[in-house]
Amino acid sequence: MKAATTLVFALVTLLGACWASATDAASPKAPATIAFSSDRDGNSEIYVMTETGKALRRLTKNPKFDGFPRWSPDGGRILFYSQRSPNGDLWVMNADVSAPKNLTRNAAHDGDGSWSADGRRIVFVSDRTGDGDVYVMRSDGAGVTRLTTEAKNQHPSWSPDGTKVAFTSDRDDNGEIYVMNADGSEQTNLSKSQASEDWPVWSPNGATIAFTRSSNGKDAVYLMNADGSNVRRLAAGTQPSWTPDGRRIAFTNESSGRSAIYVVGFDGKGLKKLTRARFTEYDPAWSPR
Ligand SMILES: [Ca+2]
Ligand SMILES: [Ca+2]
Ligand SMILES: [Ca+2]
Repeated sequence: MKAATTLVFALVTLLGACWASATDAASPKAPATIAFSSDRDGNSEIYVMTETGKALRRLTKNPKFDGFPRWSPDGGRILFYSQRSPNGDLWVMNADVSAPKNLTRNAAHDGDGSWSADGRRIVFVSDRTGDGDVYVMRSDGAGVTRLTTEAKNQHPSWSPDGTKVAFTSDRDDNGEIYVMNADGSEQTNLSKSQASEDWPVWSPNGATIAFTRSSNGKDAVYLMNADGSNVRRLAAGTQPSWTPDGRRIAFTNESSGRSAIYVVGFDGKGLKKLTRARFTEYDPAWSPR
């Protein structure tokens, strides 16, 4: 009798597990188009929503700061910055919020992550050497290597072909967009301007870099060719993120007093506000698929 009960229990458990996984696989979830950060629940958390603001879901739930989400190239994981560990670290979680993991686990400040196109490596910024420097690690957090040594550097962005990393540096007094080979060699100033540049992001085809230029206290999103030529202004705002087809760019704009998320065409047309003004919402990351 006892053996039979155990067998029935095991069968029910097995069937339950099968049913649960079949349900997960089959449940029609709305596509999570945009990940972003918001204070709408009292402290900074990461959310996803569709482009029309539907299917809003909160991914993190922690009284400390969580923000700056970055989708893995296959859309299965999200890299983010959190202060749930005292000095700020880069974390990764599955897009369904499971398996959160602290990748950096260092007493210094660590943040500003960007995936390689194959999802196997991550460039990031750490203060562990004093100033902010760009480092690279495997996507499991191992194999950390320093790539920059000079001045303060931030916001690295890995090129889609994997060969280069764009980043911001203040080694020339004001912020400039630099590009280097993925091993840290040949660090070159692309922007060379008196204004302050920041937030470089490669277009999906690698031909263009979106970035922010600040002058007279005003931020605007600009585009330039990947060699630094053909600089043109796109819209007032900061923190650009390309759509997967490279035709539009989401960004943050603070002109209404609170930051909100907008999208605009690559040609500067079709400006649209995606979030409402009641909350501070920023740093959009468009899903790769
Ligand atoms: Ca939080
Ligand atoms: Ca840290
Ligand atoms: Ca500059």
